[in-house]
Order: sequence, then C-alpha cells, then structure tokens
Amino acid sequence: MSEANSSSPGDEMRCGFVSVVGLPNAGKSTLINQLVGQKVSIVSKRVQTTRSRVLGIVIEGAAQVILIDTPGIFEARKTMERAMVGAAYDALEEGEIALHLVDASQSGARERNAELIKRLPQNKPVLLVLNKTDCVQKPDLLALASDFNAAFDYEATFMISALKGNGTQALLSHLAEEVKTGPWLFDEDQITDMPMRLMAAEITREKIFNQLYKELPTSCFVETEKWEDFDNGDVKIHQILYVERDSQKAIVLGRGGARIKQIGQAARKELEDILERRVHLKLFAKVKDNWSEEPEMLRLMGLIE
Ligand SMILES: Nc1nc2c(ncn2[C@@H]2O[C@H](COP(=O)(O)OP(=O)(O)OP(=O)(O)O)[C@@H](O)[C@H]2O)c(=O)[nH]1
Ligand SMILES: [Mg+2]
Repeated sequence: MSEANSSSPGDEMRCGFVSVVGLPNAGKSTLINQLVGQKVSIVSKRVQTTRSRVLGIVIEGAAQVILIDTPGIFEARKTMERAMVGAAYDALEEGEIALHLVDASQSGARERNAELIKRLPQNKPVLLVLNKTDCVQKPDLLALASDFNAAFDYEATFMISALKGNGTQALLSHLAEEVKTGPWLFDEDQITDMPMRLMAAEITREKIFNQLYKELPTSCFVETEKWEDFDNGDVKIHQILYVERDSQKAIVLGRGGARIKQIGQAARKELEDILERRVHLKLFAKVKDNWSEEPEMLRLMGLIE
C-alpha cells in the first residue's frame, strides 16, 4: 500500500501531468528540482540548458504530480533548436495544467514573453508563475503580475523563488489539488523516467556548461558510450564529449588536459552521490562537424523517434 494511501485513507488517488514552459533561463529546471527535492534536470547559467522533455515526479498527499520540464521557447533557427522548441510545444499539449514560468528579474519580461503568450493553450488551466522573486522588489512584482494578467486569462498567479524554495510549497499544493482523480502512473519512489545512462551524460554536460559557460558558447553533446558494472559494486562509465571544432576541443581539454579532468572530477562526485557506488568516469573529447544537424544525435537526445 502506498504511503499516501496509508497516511490519508479517506483521500482519493490523484495523478496528472503539468507542463512547465517559459523562455530559456526562466528557472524551469530549478523549479522542478526544487519540487522533486532532488536533481532530475540539469541547471546552468546558460540559456538552452534543457534540450528535451524531462519528467520530475512528485508525491504530495494523495496526488502524484508529474512535472514536464521543457526546453526554453525562443526563435529557433537551426535543426536542433527547432526540435527543442517543438518538444516544448508538444509538452504543452501533453499536460492537463500548464505552468508559464517567467523570470521576473529580467527587464522587459512582459514583452519578451509576447510570442509565448500567444501560444498558451485556451482549453486548460494555465498558471502564471513569477520566478526569481529573491531578486525583485515587491511593487515591481505586482506590476508585472498585473501586466501579464491583462495579456492572458491565467487561472492563478504565484510568486516564487525556485532557487530558494520560497512559495514553491503553495504552488505544489495547488497542483496536487488540481490534478484529476486517478491512479498513480509511476512507482511512488520514482522521481524521473530518464534512464541512468542519459542522466549520467546530462550531469557531465552540466559540468561543462557551468565550468565553460563563457568560453564555449556553442553547443556540445555528451554520450554515455559504455557502462560497466563490476562485481565489487564499482561502475565504470565511458563518455564521449562531442564538439564541432578543434578549437572547441582544445577548450574542453584545457592546458595539459586540466579542464577535462576538472569536469570529470565534478561529474564523478555527483554520480557517486546519486548511485551510492564508486564511479570511474572516462571522458574522451571528439570533434564531429555539425553534430547538431545529425538525426542520430537528435535521436540520442530524445528529440526525435
Ligand atoms: N536568483 C535566482 N536565480 C534562479 C532562480 N531560479 C533559477 N535561477 C537561476 O537561473 C539560471 C537558469 O536556471 P535553469 O533552471 O537552468 O533555467 P531553465 O528555465 O531550465 O533554462 P533552459 O533549460 O535553458 O530553458 C540558473 O543559473 C539558476 O540558478 C531563482 O529563483 N532565483
Ligand atoms: Mg532547463
């Protein structure tokens, strides 16, 4: 019997998908990790960190709230960008509730969101969630809330700091109340549907983004090539870091291989915490021209079937 069932026997089971959409860097992944209580989706200062749909699964009382993290919505030009934005719009269809997350600290937030507002669904509840309240004055927040509500018929407005956790519990309680009655779709201890090989690749990509966010403006791609489990419980993970040019490879490697070593150390440490095992992480940097145009790579990212 599930915990929620045993703790609140009178409650009916509830379950539903909630799509979280917003501009790049609004804090969507930070919010999902905050609600889940663990990292399921990587976060960085760079825009376009999330590249495909990622699930974060939270239990709140008798409700299983399945949050869909999405890539930020922007004016996409390249093949991969278009696939990313397409994945965000698909996820918007999928949720029974949509959550429009806005970086309230960004100047001109209302104007920057104009195109996205036009695409918000009319046939389901949409919540306005103003994020990064830790960086905004209260009067500015109230003005922003009224501007957004004048532009779209939001069901409710929330003001939160996804990073610090302010206001996030009230948002979760609201979502748990609002999802439909129905059986849970995932095991009660499951927090995402992402396979561990992919999660391991994402963790390394996060370290690259965070350590090289200035030096490596163009994209890189991490693939877990091989995963070896040993009898003593250790695991050896082999990953390839794809970049598009020799100059980028030199940046990823760093002087005498120092940078790739630091990236590897940070990723290994986090993987050990998650897996609760000793991890040996082998990273190789490879140049692959225009990798982001290749269907094989988009498939590995989960962007195409
Ligand atoms: N000060 C502050 N920073 C935040 C907050 N939420 C997120 N951030 C920061 O904003 C940056 C972007 O956060 P992400 O969660 O990666 O944003 P995202 O919307 O998932 O971005 P994409 O995946 O690129 O679309 C990171 O540096 C976060 O630490 C917040 O509430 N306050
Ligand atoms: Mg993200």
